[in-house]
Amino acid sequence: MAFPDNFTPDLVVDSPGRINLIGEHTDYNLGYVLPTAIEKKITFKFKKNNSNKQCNFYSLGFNKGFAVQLDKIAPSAVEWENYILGVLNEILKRTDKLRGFDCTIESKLPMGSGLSSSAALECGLAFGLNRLFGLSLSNMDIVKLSQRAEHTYVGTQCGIMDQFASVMSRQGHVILLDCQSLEHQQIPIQIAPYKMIMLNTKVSHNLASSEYNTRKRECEAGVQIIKERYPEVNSLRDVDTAMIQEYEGNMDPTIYSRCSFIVTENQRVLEAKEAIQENDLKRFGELLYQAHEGISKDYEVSCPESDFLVDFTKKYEMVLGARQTGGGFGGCTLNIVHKDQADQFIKEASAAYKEAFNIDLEAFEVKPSAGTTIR
Ligand code: GAF
Repeated sequence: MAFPDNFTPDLVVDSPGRINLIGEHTDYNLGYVLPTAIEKKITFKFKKNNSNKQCNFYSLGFNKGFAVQLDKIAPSAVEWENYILGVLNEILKRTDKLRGFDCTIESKLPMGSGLSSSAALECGLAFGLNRLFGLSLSNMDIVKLSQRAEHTYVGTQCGIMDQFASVMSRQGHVILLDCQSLEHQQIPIQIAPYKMIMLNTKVSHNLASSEYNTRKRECEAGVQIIKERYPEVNSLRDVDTAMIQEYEGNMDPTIYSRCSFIVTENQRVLEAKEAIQENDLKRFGELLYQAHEGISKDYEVSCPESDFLVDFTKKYEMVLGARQTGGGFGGCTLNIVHKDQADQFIKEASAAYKEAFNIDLEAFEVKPSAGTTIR
């Protein structure tokens, strides 16, 4: 599809990726998460095209585009198009004010790296169209409709964390989000003299979507069992350590491991929030290591590449903690590394990873950044 060379946008929107400091797979279990947006982002340029229903999209990264009519929205066989089509479909359910537009998309967010390029794509589009056509959607509407788009058009039954972080983040803060009530607190975070270094494994095992939905079902199965004795339990959020321990040896071992990971992970999020508020980065780092252990052994959403990188950090005294971040099966690890050793650490991790997997590691620093913005 040809896109006009003289594209002068009416509106430019920056939509960031996110990291989750801790609290993995707790969102769809209605627990706690601690994410923030990062500087890496997707930029959208929008222009109304005076047609009633023709929408033209062009991805600068893929060098590919597609066109769609607003009265003919349906899922596509091309995966990335579904994030866009799903959002259009959700917006059309809520308003009849949408008209034709042209849109270019330029991503600086590595796909499949656990930094939630998908939420950035969904939320950036919804945010831009809201402004361009005066749709009167709140930020929370944008978060929810973007999550819904992923359920209906992409097929991942994701929680709300990624979309929430992409839209609601504030520079220099992490969000403590209660995924049940959706109440949240912006927590200022001071990482210096340490840095948050991401190591991108560059693997994204294609189990991710199917296993994600399986984990969700396993947690729901656990809730049904616990409910027989504790009828007040509606999600793993309502289960404490003593309760879950009663089921050790009295429940399918896989279901038990999944549930006990979620119960302890929720507690780690709350402890991590306190550690950050007290500037106790050592404690925060220990919690990251514990979280990774659970991700790998109990929830089984890690992979050899992520495990290798997390184990590798343990020989460095100036690394306080590390863990795989995001949905799992690859993507990035988050590492809390002293600034004086960051370059050396990256060099040695890259060499070791290359030798073990013959893959060139990608490393970059992240800083807590603002959510979706209009430029
Ligand atoms: C993915 C999902 F989209 C999130 O909702 C969350 O469950 C995460 O995996 C795991 O914590 O990013």
